[in-house]
Amino acid sequence: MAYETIIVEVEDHVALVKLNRPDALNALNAQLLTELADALTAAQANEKVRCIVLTGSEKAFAAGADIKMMSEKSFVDVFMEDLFTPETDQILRVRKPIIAAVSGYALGGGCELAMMCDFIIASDTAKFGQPEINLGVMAGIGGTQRLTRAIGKAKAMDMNLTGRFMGAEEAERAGLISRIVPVKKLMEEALGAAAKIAEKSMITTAAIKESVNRSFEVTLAEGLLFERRVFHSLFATEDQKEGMSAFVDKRTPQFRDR
Ligand code: CO8
Repeated sequence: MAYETIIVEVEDHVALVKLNRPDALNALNAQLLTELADALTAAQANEKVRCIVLTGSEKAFAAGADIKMMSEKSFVDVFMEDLFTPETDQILRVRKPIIAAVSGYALGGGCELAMMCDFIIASDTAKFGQPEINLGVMAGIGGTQRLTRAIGKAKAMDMNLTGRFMGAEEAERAGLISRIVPVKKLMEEALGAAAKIAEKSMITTAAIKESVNRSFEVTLAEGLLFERRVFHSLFATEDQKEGMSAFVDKRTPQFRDR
């Protein structure tokens, strides 16, 4: 598929996916989300790719869903087309780790898209927000759910009800992002983290992603049991034998995803 609203590069086991609608601050429309879901599915299928980085521009990761695209739609339109559900479901099915590298605005659907990734590395210029309330609507793809799980009720209510933006420092304090770096270092940091992940066994990266995400769906006891059983099952892999014997032999492990 030839893409018009995103740019994809694969280098050294990392797929870099860049949102590319500069005139609309990377606002998410149907075409962009379809292309993004397709590119991430292709990265999942590509044996060369071991980790994915999703980014935007220096000014905006994404300033939200495309307001111009949505402004004339009726309830029946968005309900019957199930706006954004097929694309986001497809994105969430990707089993390889996805890092969001966020600079500038990550608002509305942009903030929600970043939260669909496995973790967020942000530049010191990043601004997160759920300003849908200013448009007479509310968040629709995770801004009242994933954000609340990430930063707690008080700040999630504040963000969703006032529509205010949160800077990178507050976002890091609140637990929304994992690292802050100077804007010029953002891609180096995100690609460096991706390269580190790419060195690991893909069986373990997929198992960890599944297990952490499971914690949002089940009770602590069920989650702990799931975690322990997955841990036990990793002893059936060659990579467990390799990882542990490499430690004992004081050498670098050579994982083969088996
Ligand atoms: N949609 C469409 N176009 C946008 C959007 C957007 N979300 N954001 C910016 N643009 C466009 C502007 O219209 C402008 O285009 P033009 O030059 O043709 O007028 C261009 O991008 C540049 O924007 P600005 O001139 O406004 O740039 P500023 O630097 O002055 O301001 C802001 C930057 C503060 C980011 C400002 O653009 C802004 O407030 N944008 C809207 C932010 C917003 O409200 N986002 C939430 C959108 S709603 C949403 O995301 C719902 C998601 C849930 C969907 C669930 C479906 C089930």
